[in-house]
Amino acid sequence: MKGYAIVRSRPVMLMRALVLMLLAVVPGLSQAQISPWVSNPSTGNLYAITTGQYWGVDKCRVINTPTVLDAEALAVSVGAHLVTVNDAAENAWIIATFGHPNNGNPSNLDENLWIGFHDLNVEGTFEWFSGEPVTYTHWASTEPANDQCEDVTAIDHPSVGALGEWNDLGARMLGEPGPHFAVLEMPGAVPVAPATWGRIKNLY
Ligand SMILES: [Ca+2]
Ligand SMILES: [Ca+2]
Ligand SMILES: [Ca+2]
Repeated sequence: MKGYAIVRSRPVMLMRALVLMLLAVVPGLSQAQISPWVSNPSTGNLYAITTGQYWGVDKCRVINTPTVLDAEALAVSVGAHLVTVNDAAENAWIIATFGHPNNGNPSNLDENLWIGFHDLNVEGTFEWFSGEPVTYTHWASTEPANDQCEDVTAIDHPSVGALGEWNDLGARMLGEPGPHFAVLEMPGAVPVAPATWGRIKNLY
């Protein structure tokens, strides 16, 4: 178990215990909508991916549901948020863990991955759903374009830049690929058997 004995603060442990108790009481309510949690030793946090897909949304309209806002609500219901990408290492880890290689090619993913970065409140001012400060961005060179209104962000698969670069997306239907899976991040870490890692990418 070397490498998994991560010390947690008491409030985080209590929060996790409460979440796990709730999930045990209401099996399948939220847990069925996300993958098993995976720990990232570098950040000490837990991550999961939604088992369902979510559409883009923006300040201008809602066209298809469920949207990224529903994914964030799901995350909050289990004590998490859509993932906050704090640095390049975390960005790369998310792709390596949750990216679904296109025809086995890890440099070209089948799908975008929603992250928790948005400018739904103030156009052009991106913020994290988690409330964490913005310390890192990885936009593709032509993004964020806010093309016809785009206020939520995905790690691109890629369509507009290199693998791992970000693209703002919106609710518009024409020319907008979607829906997409969303990545969740929860503070704190618990032991996760390495065998779990191999199952994550087979969930979708
Ligand atoms: Ca993070
Ligand atoms: Ca925007
Ligand atoms: Ca865009």
